[in-house]
Amino acid sequence: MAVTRTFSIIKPDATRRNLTGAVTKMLEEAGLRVVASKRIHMTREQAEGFYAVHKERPFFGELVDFMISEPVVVQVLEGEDAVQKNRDVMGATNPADAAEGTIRKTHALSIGENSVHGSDSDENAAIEIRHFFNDDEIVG
Ligand code: DAT
Ligand code: MG
Repeated sequence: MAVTRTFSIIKPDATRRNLTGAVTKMLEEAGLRVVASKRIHMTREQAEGFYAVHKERPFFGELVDFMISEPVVVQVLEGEDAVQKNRDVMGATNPADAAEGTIRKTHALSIGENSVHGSDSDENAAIEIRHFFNDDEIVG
């Protein structure tokens, strides 16, 4: 299995509750290494661009409003099969369906306020990383 990268966001419900460290600890304990990290307050344009794939879904407006409501922490994570490893430790989108020990089961408040984002493929990881980071901000 190759060492790859994925893109992660610690969402506003988690930063608001001072859970940046707790979430990052779970990522690290899952075998992922934080090779880039910054706290930002997303603009509406950034959030709409980032979630453009969901723009036809009924919850799009709510999702964008939530993502710009408070600061987030954007991260690049590196590890063996990083996309899948991160999806596994995040848990299901709806915390009610998430497995014990996952970030969403442990910390998420609802399907919308679900504490973390993680890329769903290597291709999307590369696109999402480029959305928020320059090459010189990623130190592996
Ligand atoms: P994931 O974040 O697990 O990849 P997704 O890509 O299907 O899930 O959706 C992106 C985000 O949109 C998700 O993290 C929270 C929000 N969302 C998804 N389904 C929703 C719903 N039915 N109601 C409200 N928000 C939803
Ligand atoms: Mg997704």
